[in-house]
Amino acid sequence: MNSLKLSLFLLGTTPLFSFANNVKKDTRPNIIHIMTDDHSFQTISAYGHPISQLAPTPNLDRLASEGMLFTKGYVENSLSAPSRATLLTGMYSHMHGQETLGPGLDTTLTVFPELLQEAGYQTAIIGKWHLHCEPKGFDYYKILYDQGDYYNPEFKTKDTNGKYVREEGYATTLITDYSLEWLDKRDKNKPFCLLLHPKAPHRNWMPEQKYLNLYDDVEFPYPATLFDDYKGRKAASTQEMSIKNDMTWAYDLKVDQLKERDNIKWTIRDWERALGRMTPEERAAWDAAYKDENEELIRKNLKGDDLIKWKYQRYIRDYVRCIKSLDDQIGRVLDYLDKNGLTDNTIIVYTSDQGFYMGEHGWFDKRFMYEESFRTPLIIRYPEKIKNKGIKCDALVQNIDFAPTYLSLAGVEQPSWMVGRSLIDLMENDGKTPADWRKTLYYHYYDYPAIHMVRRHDGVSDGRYKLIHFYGKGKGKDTGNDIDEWELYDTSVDSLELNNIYNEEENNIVIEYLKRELSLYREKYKVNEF
Ligand code: SGN
Ligand code: CA
Repeated sequence: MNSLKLSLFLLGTTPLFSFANNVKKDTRPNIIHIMTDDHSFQTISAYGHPISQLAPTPNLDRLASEGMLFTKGYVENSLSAPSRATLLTGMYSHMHGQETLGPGLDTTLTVFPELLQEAGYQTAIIGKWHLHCEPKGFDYYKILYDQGDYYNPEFKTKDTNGKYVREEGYATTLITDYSLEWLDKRDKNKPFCLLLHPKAPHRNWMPEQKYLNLYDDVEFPYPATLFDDYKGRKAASTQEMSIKNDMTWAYDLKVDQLKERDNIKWTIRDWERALGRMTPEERAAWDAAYKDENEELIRKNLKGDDLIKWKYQRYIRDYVRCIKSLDDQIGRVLDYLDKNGLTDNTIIVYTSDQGFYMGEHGWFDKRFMYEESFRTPLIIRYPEKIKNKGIKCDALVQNIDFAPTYLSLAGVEQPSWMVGRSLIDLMENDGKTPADWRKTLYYHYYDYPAIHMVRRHDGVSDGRYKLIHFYGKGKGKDTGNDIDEWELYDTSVDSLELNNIYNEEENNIVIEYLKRELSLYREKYKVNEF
């Protein structure tokens, strides 16, 4: 890294060094970036969605009440590996090259933790990495194998000779344990940056032992679009991520008794592998927890909408059980910061690598530019800059903004290749949107053909109107079905995004404006495919 690109300067009134006890202590802020995997804003009670009111998240709510809740936090490509590469580089997917789940991070790129290291920070990543290469820019890492497992997962560190080693415990808890251990061991005279990346609540939503029966008696509300017919939306009609057709009996729904009905064979293999990771005691408790409900389902022989509703309840219950464990662990991190006098000088960011469908449009998974997966949860607590606690910020922010934010906190100049903007301006401004803030967001999804078969698309949103262009050659089951379809939504009157109004003449002015914006993004950032 060219050291000319780095310029350290004193931050506001915060002294860079203090000399208590004759030890030179660097007092720049610490950074904790908690990024979960597939966490929907619908399941954080601070956001107020009906599901979350029945399965509250008190610790995340505490974070929001002591910090700032972003209501318009988005990703630029709703998928894990691209989102993680964007976090690290501050670039759009086509710029860092990690457009899909493969092929792995381009290791010639400079990632923000390297710049922090050069500026005197200690850095660590613990949990999901998913970029198919050795982590770079971290003094310490302890990463999960690929997507990772919920029960007794395997981790790799610099000391395990390239091998992944099985650990005893539940992934969500272990990842917090390792994070707090690293914080204990760190050099207390230097600021730190910790990326704490849980596996949860990624598919296949396996709850912790103590929560296997949590919410058994709760009936979660059904989304208005659970039985969506996809009228006027071609790409939505050809996906393979529906609760009705694509959830497997064993792997997803935990009805081991019906696994012979699953025709995607790898899911049976993965299901048996996941169960096989458990200790005999864990396995016995697991089987006991699901037994009665599974037998009742088989006895009732549900069909049609009733069966979809049953699947929905099973899915949501398992998902929010995983969230309960996550929320507990957030509480542990907050308590640790309090006990160690770190609360005031640490920025703690809670987000997810993307949002997730909780049955909206009949779906699980993500990928589409529709709201539930385009948007991602974002809560920031930073007492130094967020003075008006518990406020909301409605500015359009995106995961390209994290790297610039963290660099600016460390007093490192933002490199020219980063396309985002530091969120500090919003924090200092009580969440109000400055006049020169971005007016639109660019989004681009590439991973097709691939699991869930979501067609490629890019688009722009101004927070109200959303213009999406689905494009590309049909492959696999879509062979011959090339697509070149435009969709437009006015989310102020159609928050469910059911009415594609692209073909209504009265919207021509809006369409013209958004197409111009889209062209500007494609030209300015040299997007070659669309
Ligand atoms: C796995 C999941 C998919 C999921 C992708 C991407 N199947 O392939 O359902 O869409 O990961 O998820 S699983 O059977 O292996 O769970 S991401 O979070 O990594 O983007
Ligand atoms: Ca994810």
